[in-house]
Amino acid sequence: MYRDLRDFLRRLEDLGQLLRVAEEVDPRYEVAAGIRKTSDVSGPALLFEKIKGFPDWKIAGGMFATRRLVALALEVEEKDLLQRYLTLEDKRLPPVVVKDSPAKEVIWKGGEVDLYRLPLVTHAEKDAGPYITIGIQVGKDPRNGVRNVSIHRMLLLGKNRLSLWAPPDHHLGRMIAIAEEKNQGLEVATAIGVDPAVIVGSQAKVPMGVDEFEVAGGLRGEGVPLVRCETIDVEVPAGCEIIIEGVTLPGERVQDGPFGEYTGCYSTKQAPVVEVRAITMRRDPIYQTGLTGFPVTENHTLVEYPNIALVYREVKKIVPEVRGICVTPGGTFRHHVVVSIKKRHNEEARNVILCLLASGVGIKQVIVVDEDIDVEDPLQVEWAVNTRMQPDQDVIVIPRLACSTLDPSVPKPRTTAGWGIDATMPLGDRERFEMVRIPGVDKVRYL
Ligand SMILES: Cc1cc2nc3c(=O)[nH]c(=O)nc-3n(C[C@H](O)[C@H](O)[C@H](O)COP(=O)(O)O)c2cc1C
Ligand SMILES: [Mn+2]
Repeated sequence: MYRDLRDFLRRLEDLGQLLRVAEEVDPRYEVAAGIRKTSDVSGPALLFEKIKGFPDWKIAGGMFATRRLVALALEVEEKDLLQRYLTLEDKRLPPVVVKDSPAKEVIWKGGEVDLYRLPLVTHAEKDAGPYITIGIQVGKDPRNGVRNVSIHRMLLLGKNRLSLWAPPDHHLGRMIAIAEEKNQGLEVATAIGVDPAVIVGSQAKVPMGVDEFEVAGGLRGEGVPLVRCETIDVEVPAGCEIIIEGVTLPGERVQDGPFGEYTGCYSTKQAPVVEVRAITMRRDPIYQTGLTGFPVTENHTLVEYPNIALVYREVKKIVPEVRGICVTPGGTFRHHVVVSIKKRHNEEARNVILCLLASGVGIKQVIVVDEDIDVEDPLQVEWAVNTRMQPDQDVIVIPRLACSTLDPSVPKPRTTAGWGIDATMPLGDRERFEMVRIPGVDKVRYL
């Protein structure tokens, strides 16, 4: 279990999974360029120690650039990620409120608040400006006070103003809408630089009404210590680096974008606005940024297992013998799912396709293969599609489904068509489809 971000950084450094960058970097593009490169070469995580214009700050980036880093964040073996994640996601340990927090060493309130003194990072070429990309947003449902924990991009708008792109198909966005129905703002805290289990836990696909801090507690094996904010009735991880306390302005919207999103394309939205009431932080704070953009970035690796877990739970309801699940990199770890099953009824794959397309999380393409196909190997999957599938019989297309997506090809916001390919062999007639194998390949020693 990691106490905080610093604890995680120490562990990564011990394992050779952290690189300290001593040369000066500009928060405009140069930090993101480093994270882009480390994401493309499979790590390590980066700690930038000299930031142009911000001599007192360090920036951590690419903390989840690879699956290996996500596994280290959860302290599990990479090969056990699915099984361990499934068990831990169900565990649920409530957070504990504590009195003290190093993130209260410096307190700016009211007129002292100045977001320009934080080294916010500009990532992609055409981004509208500096964005907070991996802050943990905490808000409470105005109806019952239940907490929600998630991550939403925030564009720097002024000394005490940020956008908050939380659409109503996400829980925080829904809470903002519920508050606005009474012409009220929603108190939202943003904690930056938190223990990595909290970041992974924030991505769990749990229903509204479940406090993701409880999921994070299960993931880390102990309840997350929380501390109260100074000016709003919200709690955040006590071990964090920086806390931004704010309230949304009811009914107010601002252009948020362009921003280089997880789809690999730019997105421009109308987003709610947060007025910042206080900023508190450590005396020697580490700012954390996360890269989003063309896959693979940490915005992809962080959703991989939460999404696989959701798919696994759904498919299990129909086909008990699920063998493998891959949310593909080209599908941005969200829109294309490959599932292998041991089917016992000829049409089972069709039910799998329909149930995943109906799940509402943005799955657009489903390929179902037999248990002998390695879902992580695109060659084998394409081979199955081309030798076990006839398009006129085995493709299902469903028009107009509600979904959560930034896919630029959709005809209307949050609406997509979906399609599925049943690339499984028919039962009882499998000889024709058998994969040719040569005996003894594993015994060849001269290669
Ligand atoms: C690095 C990163 C950035 C994200 N940015 C956004 C964002 O700007 N807007 C958004 O709605 N979701 C964003 N997400 C996804 C949500 O945080 C995620 O779907 C979360 O589970 C939503 O929580 P909820 O289920 O409580 O609504 C981001 C995820 C990651 C990992
Ligand atoms: Mn939620």
